[in-house]
Order: sequence, then C-alpha cells, then structure tokens
Amino acid sequence: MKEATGIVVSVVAGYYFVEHGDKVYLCRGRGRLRRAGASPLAGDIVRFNFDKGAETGVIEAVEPRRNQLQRPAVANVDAVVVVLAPRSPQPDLYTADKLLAHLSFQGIPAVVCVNKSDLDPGGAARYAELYRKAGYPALSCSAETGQGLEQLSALLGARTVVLAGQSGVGKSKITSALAVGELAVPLQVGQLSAKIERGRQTTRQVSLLPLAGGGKIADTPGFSVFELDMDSRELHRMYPEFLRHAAGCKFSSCLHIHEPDCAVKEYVRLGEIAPGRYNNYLRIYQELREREAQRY
Ligand SMILES: Nc1nc2c(ncn2[C@@H]2O[C@H](COP(=O)(O)OP(=O)(O)OP(=O)(O)O)[C@@H](O)[C@H]2O)c(=O)[nH]1
Ligand SMILES: [Mg+2]
Ligand SMILES: [Zn+2]
Repeated sequence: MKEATGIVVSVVAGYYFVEHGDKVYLCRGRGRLRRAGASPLAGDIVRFNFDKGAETGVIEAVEPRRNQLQRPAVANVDAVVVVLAPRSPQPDLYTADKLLAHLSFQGIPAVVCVNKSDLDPGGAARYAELYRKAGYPALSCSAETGQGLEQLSALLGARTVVLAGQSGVGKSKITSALAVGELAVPLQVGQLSAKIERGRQTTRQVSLLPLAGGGKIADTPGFSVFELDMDSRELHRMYPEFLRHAAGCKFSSCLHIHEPDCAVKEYVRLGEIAPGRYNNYLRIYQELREREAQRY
C-alpha cells in the first residue's frame, strides 16, 4: 500500500477519479467520510491509498476546502466564468448580475465571457465592455470560429474554473474547445462502465478537464433561478463599480438608494456606472428586502 495526495477530477455514481501525477486512479471513499458528511467533491484535494501498480484506491481523507460551489458541487474553485451571448439566447443580465453578486459574496473571483461574437460582434464587444467597466475581467469570443479563445485560455491559466450561465450560451462548446484532451479514465472504468452508465441517469456528473495553461475546467448545465443568501444591506458591497465611488457618498452607510448626496447615483446619472447594472441592483435589493420582511 502506498499513500499519495491527489485531486478529485470526477465523481460518478459513488466513484471518485483521483488524479495523481499523470495518472488517474479509480477510488471509493471510506464509509466514515460519508457518515461524517465529508464526501469528496470534484476539486477536492484528497489523501488516498493504492496498491503499487494498481489503478484503484481508497480515499482516506479530504483536505480542508478553500470554498465550495453548490451547483455544481465543486470544491476549491479559483474562478467562475459567467458566460453570456449577445443573442440566441437573449442575454439575461439580471440573472448574470445576481450570479456575480453571489460569487462576490462567496469570495470567488468571476470572469465574464461573452460568447457567440460571430453572431453579433458589436453586441458581444459592448457587453464585454460593460462588465470590464464594472470591474470584472471580461472578453468576447466565439467557440464557433475560435475568435478570442486564446485570450480566454491565457486569462484562465493554471486556475480551476467552472463555467456558468444561461442554457444555450455555449458553455459546453467552450469547454470542448478549451480542454486539452479527454479526462484520463482509468482502465478499470471500462469494466465498471455498465454500472457507471446506470449511475449517470441519477447522478449529476462533474468532470474537471485539463486546460492548456495547467488549470482545470468544469462545464455545468444551464442554471435555473437561485436564491441569494445575504443581507439586503450587504448587496451594494458586491458591486465593484459602487465600491470604487462609495467614498464620495455623504453617508458611510449609504446603500445608494434613497440617501441624499450619493456619489454612486450621481455616477449612474452621468453614465459612468451602467444604469442597467444599477437597476438590477435595485431589483435584487427589493427581492432581498421582501424575503426579509416575510421572515418576521
Ligand atoms: N454561432 C455560434 N454558435 C455557438 C457558439 N457556441 C455555441 N454555439 C451553439 O449554441 C448551441 C448551444 O451551445 P452549448 O455549448 O450546448 O450551450 P450550453 O451553454 O452548454 O447550454 P446548456 O448545457 O443547456 O446550459 C449549440 O448549438 C452550439 O453549437 C458560438 O460561439 N457561435
Ligand atoms: Mg451544456
Ligand atoms: Zn451612495
């Protein structure tokens, strides 16, 4: 028996694919991990045992996580790429802004990627500029023509990233364009494939695929509505462009809504802060307020 440290690159039907060196081991987890509610996730750094020369092993322990996404369940995420398209589908900036706020609250850096630039180059550039101006790393690309993919790959570098965004924006196509090769699948998986295929019906499979810069990328299915879990008074701090100007507000507690002498509102009026971002802020704030009111 040999002990090693590896990273979980895929979870399928109760099996863990653990990458160590240039090999992937098919592992089960110790029962006590599950009983302790500490089942490994994709992205987890784990200690596992394997027999020399074997491709299978057993996960003994999971290292503490830096962070954890719920949907998809991925640990130790360095950045989430929020993918939009200028059309087909029409961009839902309200949901994008809500997701960006959520990520900021979780302390997970965001990158904005406007895909399908081939369908509307001007529109794609404008959306990318909108988010760059707000303070996010943002670019436009086309997974269809390849335009901008090198810049995206360079931006992601050695990070572990997850793609998120509306259904149909091109997350899966970007993933296959950026991933270098397939997930190295242990030979043993062939023998287990029938079982794993069955598991696929019920288990949402997450795989971290290798990126050219040494990082890893996970695709996710388009998300539906999700609830923000923060105090309404915290929301304004999730907007990088508000933070940049908030020092100019009369009140240090300014939420940039009804307060007098608000620098943020002034910058919105001047067009320095995108009115669409500000209006989505008001809308999300109102939703949080309503939820809070229902609680009491
Ligand atoms: N014209 C054009 N079409 C694209 C581009 N990227 C993806 N598509 C197409 O858009 C459709 C949806 O792409 P997917 O990659 O499946 O989208 P997705 O974001 O993974 O969607 P979900 O898995 O449903 O969340 C497919 O028909 C793709 O071929 C692009 O850059 N340009
Ligand atoms: Mg997809
Ligand atoms: Zn203000």
